[in-house]
Amino acid sequence: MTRKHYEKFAEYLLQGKEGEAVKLVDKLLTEHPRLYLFEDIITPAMYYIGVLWEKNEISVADEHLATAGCDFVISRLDAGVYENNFKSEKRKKIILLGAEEEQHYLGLKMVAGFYREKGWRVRYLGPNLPLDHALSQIKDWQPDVIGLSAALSYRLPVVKQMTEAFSQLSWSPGIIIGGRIAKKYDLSNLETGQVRVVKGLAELEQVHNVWKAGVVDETS
Ligand code: B12
Repeated sequence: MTRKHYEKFAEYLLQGKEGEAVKLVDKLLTEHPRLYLFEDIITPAMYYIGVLWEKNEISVADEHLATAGCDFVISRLDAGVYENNFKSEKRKKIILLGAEEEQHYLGLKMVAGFYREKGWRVRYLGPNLPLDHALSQIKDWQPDVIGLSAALSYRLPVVKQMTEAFSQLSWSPGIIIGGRIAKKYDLSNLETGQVRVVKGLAELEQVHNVWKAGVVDETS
């Protein structure tokens, strides 16, 4: 049943039928939380599109079309979860960025939506951020947590380098590493008391619940 939904969603994206994709998402939203849409529909649909692309069953242009449609659907899902729904300046802060040269960002964008919904203040810096630029923004805003995303195995050295640099920040922010790289490879050697490797949004929900204990009220 679920498999059919994500395949159907992928089909709509590949056919450029954004309206149909939106209708399907809206229908599913009446029965499921946003997290389900992110984790069990959109993500597997994009992975499925990756498989079709790898097998040459779709073209690069098809895959770009699907990516653009998917980006639109995620933005639409985010609409309504505005920062100013939550007034307190005491809210926790997270900065999200993609490792230098990394172009895959849809997952990171979902993480931004995830935290906005939780009432956090979010700075989503998108993909491909060089370390020095990331550091100047981070030092300026002093987030409680930094989220780093990467997809490709050859990003491992830069992920390690960025994680080490973030670990040395004076106020010891939490650091979460995610993305395809975290799902496919064992990054446990990067984990410390400060650094967590998170394989997906369901796991992020668990990590979040643990961190939430003892933390200021996020929504007041
Ligand atoms: C769309 C896409 C692209 C788009 C990306 C556009 C964009 N805006 O993101 C474009 C066209 C740019 C692209 C380019 C490339 N791609 Co590409 N791409 C894909 C595709 C089809 C989907 C990616 C995606 O959006 N997935 C859906 C998201 C939601 O999944 P996700 O990122 O894993 O996120 C989830 C979790 O990981 C988590 N998460 C993500 N980030 C974070 C961060 C934190 C902090 C946390 C907690 C969690 C978290 O949240 C999400 C929900 O659980 C994948 C297929 C796949 N299997 O992923 C190939 C894929 C990743 N790409 C691939 C390749 C080869 C490339 C290129 C090298 C192709 C080329 N020759 O140019 C380039 C590299 C570009 C670069 N410099 O980075 C390969 C990688 C294979 C490999 N061996 O590593 C794949 C697997 C396709 C394939 N089957 O061959 N790609």
